[in-house]
Amino acid sequence: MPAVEISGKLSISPQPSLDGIQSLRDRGFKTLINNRPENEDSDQPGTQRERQAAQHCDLSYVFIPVILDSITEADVRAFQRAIDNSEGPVLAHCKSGTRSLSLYLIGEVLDGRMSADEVVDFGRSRSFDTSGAARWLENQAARRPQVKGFFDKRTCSIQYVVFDPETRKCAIIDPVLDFDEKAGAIATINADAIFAYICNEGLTVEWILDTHPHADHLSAAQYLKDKTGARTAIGERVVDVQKLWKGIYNWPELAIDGSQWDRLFANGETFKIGCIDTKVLFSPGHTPASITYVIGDAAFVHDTLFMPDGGTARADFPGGDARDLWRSIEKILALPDETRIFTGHDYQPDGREPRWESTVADQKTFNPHLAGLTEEDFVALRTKRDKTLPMPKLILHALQVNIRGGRLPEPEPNGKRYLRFPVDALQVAAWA
Ligand SMILES: N[C@@H](CCC(=O)N[C@@H](CS)C(=O)NCC(=O)O)C(=O)O
Ligand SMILES: [Fe+2]
Repeated sequence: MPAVEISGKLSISPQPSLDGIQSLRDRGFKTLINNRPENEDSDQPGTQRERQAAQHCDLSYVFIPVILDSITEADVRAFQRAIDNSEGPVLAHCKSGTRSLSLYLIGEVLDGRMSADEVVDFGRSRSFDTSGAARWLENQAARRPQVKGFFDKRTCSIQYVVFDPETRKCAIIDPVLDFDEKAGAIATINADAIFAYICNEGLTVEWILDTHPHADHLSAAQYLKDKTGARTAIGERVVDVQKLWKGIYNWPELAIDGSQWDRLFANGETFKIGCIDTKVLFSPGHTPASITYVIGDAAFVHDTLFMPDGGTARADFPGGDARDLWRSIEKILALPDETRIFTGHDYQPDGREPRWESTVADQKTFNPHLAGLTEEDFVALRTKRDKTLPMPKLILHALQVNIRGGRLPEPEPNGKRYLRFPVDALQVAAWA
């Protein structure tokens, strides 16, 4: 199979056969990147068989499936990471090689090593039509707001910095405070990376926004407020969640009026990030307090929709409701088809690299929890699936911090902070 050398470390090719993959090591390659989604063609070997063939001859294998029209920056960065992390030459393929080359070229332009004007000629000189990559770069430059996602590997959460390119004012959404439950240790690796990005980009933080009180990780809202002085906010129904968990933790001193945040948003409330209009949509179901932030053409939908291949969020936490979730999703899908959808988690189906950006149109077409389903179908599917899911490992650690806006418990007289756990409160342990 012909491989075209693109840079010192990267070559691209059309779809290789399984025998072709077996010969790659002899040809000096160390890593194989597959950029084809599953089931594109009936004669494609498929990720699993490719992975096996690659592993058989000691090649690293990375799965970054993309469709030309819906490449995201996360794909580009994953592609760059796979090349950087490889010790030797890398072969990337899709069906023809065009998508692999497009990912490379977009990365080169984003990082300032190539100008957007050179993209089409670069492709043509190697017999590829890379006008799709040029179009992607044009669209990207025209986008408002600009969005940077930060993936946290431990919890599969995505944290965002959303900024108005004109005023360089920004909001941070759903920042994670690192917590290792085995050591009881706290760290601020994620939040510090966000802060460093903000400083490097010269952004001013106006808001630290949470979409809901998270059950799987601690919020870094308070840490980042202390660092930036920005205001914190969440949906006003957080008071219902506080009330619920006040009972579960048997915690008389807990204030349940939302006073732990600078602002509580009502449904439909609007505000600005820089000059960009932002609207709050209540989107309960995963939790009763969940909200979506619609910022310009971008909707931060937290745990309602995941990427289309990841389905939807669970609805079985205290106060959760599958029917509410369906109705919230309907409201989100009533946004214009081209609305960018940014999800709160990505659990990397089929071991693919993390992704977090889709569109309303992608969701309607490709999300198997939605396409062709009625409300009743969804409620049945969601309820059945939720019965199989163990509680998040940090649910009891996280809620007591997150219903206080990301504040750790106050130190005791010895200067140490202690978390508190109810016994048998949730009654849904997975013993098997
Ligand atoms: N294994 C994870 C599970 C986290 C989890 O339950 N995530 C929620 C969002 S907070 C969800 O909707 N999960 C859907 C799923 O796992 O299918 C953990 O222990 O933290
Ligand atoms: Fe969640």
